[in-house]
Parts: sequence; structure tokens; C-alpha cells
Amino acid sequence: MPVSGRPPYDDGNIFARILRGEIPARKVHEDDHALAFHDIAPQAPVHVLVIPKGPYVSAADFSLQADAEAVAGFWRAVAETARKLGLEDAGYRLLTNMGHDAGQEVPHFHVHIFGGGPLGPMLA
Ligand code: DGP
Repeated sequence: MPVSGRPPYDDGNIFARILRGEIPARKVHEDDHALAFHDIAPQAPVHVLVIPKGPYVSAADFSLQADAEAVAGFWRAVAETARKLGLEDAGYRLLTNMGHDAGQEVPHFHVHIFGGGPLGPMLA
């Protein structure tokens, strides 16, 4: 564990590899702060992931460690991605899993965008 208590970032994780262009992804949006791409196993008619370009393990890591410009840029990219997907009028759901109990599979902070039809009360 680093002195700061910050969780270690594994730069071999699958989203780091997508950011480096080592494996392909169906991109929806990219800017200086974020990359958005379709989930490989969609759980809704539209299921897209948005990730920051910096090395942050989780939502908490990102919120506590990233500078204000990166945080604002990331959330603007989420909104811009939803706009590009045509989800603004009908609405959509944002979700982030954090850590073991939430079932976070990939240790690079990501926000799921679900939409494209009625979603029901919750997605597991
Ligand atoms: P989470 O459980 O919140 O960590 O969600 C991780 C998501 O990442 C899950 O919905 C499946 C998706 N995923 C895993 N590997 C890949 C991949 O190689 N490409 C893409 N596009 N999505 C992936």
C-alpha cells in the first residue's frame, strides 16, 4: 500500500489497454479527458462505458485524486456521450460499481450509461 493510502493502479487492466489502443473498442466519444465505448456484454439496448484517461481505480479514487479540470471534463464527456447516443430526451441511467461488494470487475474507474428503452427499477 502506498504511503498516501491510495489504492495501487494496475496499468495492465483491460480499460488501460483500450486507452493505449492495444485492444479494440467501439468508440462513441473521445476527448482530452475521457473515452466512451460500447460495453462488450450489453445489459440494456444501449450500454456504454465512459472512462477517464487518467489512472484512477474507482469513483472514490477519481473524486479524491483527480484535479477539478479532470473531474469536470469527465462529467461533461458523460453528458456529451449520452447526447451523441440520442438518449437525452428519453432519459438514461448512470451507474458505477466500486470495489468487491459492488462487483467491480475492471479496476479502472468507469461509469455505465444504460438507455435505449424502459430500464425497470434497477439493473443488477
Ligand atoms: P464493472 O462490473 O462495473 O467493473 O463493469 C465492467 C464492464 O466492462 C462489464 O459490463 C463488461 C465490460 N467489459 C469487460 N471487458 C471488456 C472489454 O474488453 N471490452 C469492452 N468494450 N467492455 C468490456
